[in-house]
Amino acid sequence: MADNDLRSFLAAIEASGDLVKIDDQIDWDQELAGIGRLGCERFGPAFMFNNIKDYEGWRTIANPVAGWRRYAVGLGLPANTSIRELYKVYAEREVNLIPPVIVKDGPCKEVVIKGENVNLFDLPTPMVHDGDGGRYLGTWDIVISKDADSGWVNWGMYRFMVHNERHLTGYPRPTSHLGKMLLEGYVPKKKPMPIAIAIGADMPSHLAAAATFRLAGDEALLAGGLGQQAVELIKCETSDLYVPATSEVVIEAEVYWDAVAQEGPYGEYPGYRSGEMGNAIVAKVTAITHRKNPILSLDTTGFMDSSAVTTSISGAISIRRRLEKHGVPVVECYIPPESGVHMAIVSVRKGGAAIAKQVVELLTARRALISKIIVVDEDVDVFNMAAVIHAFSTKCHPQRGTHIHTYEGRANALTPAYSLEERVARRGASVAFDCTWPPEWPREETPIRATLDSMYSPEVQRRVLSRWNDLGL
Ligand SMILES: Cc1cc2nc3c(=O)[nH]c(=O)nc-3n(C[C@H](O)[C@H](O)[C@H](O)COP(=O)(O)O)c2cc1C
Ligand SMILES: [Mn+2]
Repeated sequence: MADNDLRSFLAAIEASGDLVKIDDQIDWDQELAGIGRLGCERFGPAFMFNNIKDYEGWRTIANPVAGWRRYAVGLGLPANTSIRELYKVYAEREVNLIPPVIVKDGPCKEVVIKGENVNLFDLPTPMVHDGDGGRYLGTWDIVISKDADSGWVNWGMYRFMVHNERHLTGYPRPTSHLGKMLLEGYVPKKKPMPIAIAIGADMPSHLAAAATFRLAGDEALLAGGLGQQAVELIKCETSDLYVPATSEVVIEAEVYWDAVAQEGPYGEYPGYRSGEMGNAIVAKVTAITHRKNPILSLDTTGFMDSSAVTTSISGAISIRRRLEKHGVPVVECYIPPESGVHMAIVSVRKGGAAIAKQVVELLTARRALISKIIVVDEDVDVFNMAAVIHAFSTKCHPQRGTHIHTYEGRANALTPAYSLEERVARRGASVAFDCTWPPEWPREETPIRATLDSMYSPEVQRRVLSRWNDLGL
């Protein structure tokens, strides 16, 4: 049996001091999520709620991987692994895929509830924020679906709201793979689309579902690569989809091809509630299966939630690969999770206006989730915010260094800076701040940075560093 399930992950973050267990009774209505929310805002631990009002026998883990320490443990690394090292490990594992294995029996089938016996209100689904359209069940989930024509299976992480006892409504973006599978596959065929929502699976499987991954890529293989261990998959009760066998809870459902229902609003990952309740996909639950003494996993969405580190690392690595492919002399790319995944810092071997323009155009060509791009020379460490702020403040020409690119139909509808009208039209803009020295400047006119590594002779640098060591600093 797989030893990398949610429970082994919880034991590991408890051992590293990154999990707090709460045995006092906590209300599922805002109080539980409020504690988790403050935990994110104060860069605190994950919380395990062992005693939820009205829901004896159920437990909830809030914010499994909000913050780099828990993210590192999720990859099986020490909690104090540096961000640079995490990026390196992720990029290596992402291209070393390991296929899943199919099993006949698994913990997620310990309790099976089908058809008329399903009642979503039997689950301790939290009211996450005041003002949300309802109680959100899918926040840290894996949503599995199959392409109607090719049979390609996609995993994604998408929010789902409890609509009534048997129905969920959800908000996969139209650009998401789930949204496309429904609109381009099942709707024209007039067929309902089976989905499975796995909650509380092993961490690599969740990281794979949330990742920016290639089209027609199979996230079950990515999960195996990230965890360096094949994921065990088991068949659903009411469809031919397969889910991670150690999942705490599995919701099997069918998305209507011919109906919509109300969903949202929801306090979202940029750190704001924006938008109103609106029409969304609606799914009828056909079965719920779960482990004994089950643990619901929850992301208290907002500033520094579990999506911040998760989507920023896979997004930044995919940006670096994309820029490389198009000939940009990129060295590194970092997306600070504190930016709500709205800012990318890109270092280049050779900068200048043409490169900055090329970068902003490439990063907005398909989907435009990033709206601020800081381009720096390669001697600036993209992971060091002090160095980035220094370069931005001193090297970016307020006029010549600002490259704005506008677009319509593909802007990020959740970017808080956009007006309602812009969001509806998906009209937006992204800006590249060129914080590099213009390549056309003669060498003698280019300022020299007054740091030890730039302004001192190699001989003096060597002596200083050796003295530094001797002083035990
Ligand atoms: C906690 C969390 C919640 C998310 N919720 C949504 C959502 O409701 N809708 C959506 O389109 N993307 C959402 N995302 C982003 C997608 O999971 C991400 O874009 C992923 O790559 C989607 O997979 P896909 O490329 O197969 O569509 C969420 C991500 C995280 C980490
Ligand atoms: Mn996907």
